Amino acid sequence: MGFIPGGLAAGLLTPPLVGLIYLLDQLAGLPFAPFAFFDWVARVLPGPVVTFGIDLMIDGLRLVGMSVAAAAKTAEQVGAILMFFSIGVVVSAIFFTVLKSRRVDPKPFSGLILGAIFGLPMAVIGLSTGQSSPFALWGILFPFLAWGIVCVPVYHRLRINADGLITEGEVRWAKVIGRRQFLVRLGAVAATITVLSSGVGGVLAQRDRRHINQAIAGTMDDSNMRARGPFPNADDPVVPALGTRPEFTPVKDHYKVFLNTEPTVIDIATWSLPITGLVDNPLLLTLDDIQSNYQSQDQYVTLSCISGRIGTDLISTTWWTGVSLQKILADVQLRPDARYLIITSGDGFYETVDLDLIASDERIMLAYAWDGLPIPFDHGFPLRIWLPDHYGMKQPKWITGMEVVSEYQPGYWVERSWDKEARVKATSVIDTVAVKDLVEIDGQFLIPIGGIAFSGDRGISKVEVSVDDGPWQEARLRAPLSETTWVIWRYEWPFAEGQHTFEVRCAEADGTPQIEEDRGNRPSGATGIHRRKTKI
Ligand SMILES: Nc1nc2c(c(=O)[nH]1)N[C@H]1C(S)=C(S)[C@@H](COP(=O)(O)O)O[C@H]1N2
Ligand SMILES: [Mo]
Repeated sequence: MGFIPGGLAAGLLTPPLVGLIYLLDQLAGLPFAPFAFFDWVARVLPGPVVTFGIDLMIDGLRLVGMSVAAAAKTAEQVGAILMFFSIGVVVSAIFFTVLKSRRVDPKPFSGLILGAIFGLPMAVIGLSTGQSSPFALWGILFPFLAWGIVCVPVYHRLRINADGLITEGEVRWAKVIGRRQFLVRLGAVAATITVLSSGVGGVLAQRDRRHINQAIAGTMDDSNMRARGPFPNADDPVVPALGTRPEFTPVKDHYKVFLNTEPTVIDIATWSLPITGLVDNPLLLTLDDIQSNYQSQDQYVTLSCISGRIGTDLISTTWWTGVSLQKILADVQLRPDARYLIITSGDGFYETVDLDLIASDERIMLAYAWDGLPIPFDHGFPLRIWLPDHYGMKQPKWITGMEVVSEYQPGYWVERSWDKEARVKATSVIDTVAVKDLVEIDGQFLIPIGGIAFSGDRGISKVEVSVDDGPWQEARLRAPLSETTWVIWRYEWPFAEGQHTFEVRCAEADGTPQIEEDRGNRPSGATGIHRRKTKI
């Protein structure tokens, strides 16, 4: 049997391999193979399979009561490393089984082959994400080859008793203990290498992040820094019920969604934005051109992800600054047959925007600041588009290029069967039943209930709450930060002890009611009533 000792050898040696690859990633900027491979798989798998995987993960997180917005990326990263680990174990187990069945005694040279079988595809995928120097190829391959070479003696050592070569009782005991000791020692060495290399890698990563953030901070100075001023609704008498999510999301808490396992870092020293295609005057704009040569505009914006479920936390609000796309397109001089704008991103994402839509809405902007500061690198530095009334999937971050075309082309998620328009569906959420905030008015105890309602740029005219299937009661609405943000609502419920079910629904400004039918998030964004059960 070569399967078990082969798999076990790799099981012990793959964690230090991951640590080493991570260290090389941080030292030499080489791709981190476990993530690069995972991202590649997510890209080549058919859309429904990927969506199924994402759904499974989101449902899993929700089942154990974790915040999807906070935990999804970590879960993905853990998944990527587990996947890489499993591949290492399986490849090694099969490799040694095959050698065994052909009666080949594994030599160090065989280890090189094993390392190449695991490492070459990883290197090719890793290199396809950008780097192309021959040094990079060897840099990625090297730890895999080392891993393969070390697998061979470990395999030999682990195999001795597994094959039952020794039958005599006393000796067998000695060997068993010997093997156990060997396992413990090798395990200790492997663990040490893993911890050390990932620890040093982690420190380097932190330093790297500081440098990135410094470079980003340097793209705005006092002359173009924006001051938000007091919130426009600061003196609204409707105060959010205790436990309602913050009306203005601190940027560090803004939800994040992106394709890859890690956010894309764009080097501003080499970045510029080409606008090409069906234009008479193609442009190549630097960030400074965009900030200095065009008039800026600001907007309070709620952004929401189409894959959120009813009661989603993939929705946040901040203050965006940028330049109207109308102004920039005026400078490139569109040709008569220009119909669409294809936007490409540093992470391989792309989307298509109808030029008629841009022409009809001067709010559509190329944004470079959030809450007065450059957009953080995980939210799309240096530039992202904002399209009012549409879900996030239509709005590329990390923009690297724009091409004007005459033919429609589906965007990244549209190709993966999500809605082509992706207009925000009206939704309302109960954030809190604020039992602790009980108030007494005229001898009647009232419990504030509160949350948000959002319908893109279409406004909210009414929010209603129903308790235990009772009549719908109108909540009070706080003035929103802008016509493109969510609305905070509040309802004072006459207190009654026991187990209760609370429901909420809203209507858009023109009276259109929120769709109450539960339709799930795919393909056009979740509809349905948000419910909350609470024992009081
Ligand atoms: N380049 C790029 N842009 C992107 C995405 C992406 O993966 N890559 N994801 C989109 C999706 S699905 C959403 S919901 C929003 C999320 O933006 P945020 O992470 O800043 O909240 O970005 C959009 N723009
Ligand atoms: Mo999204």
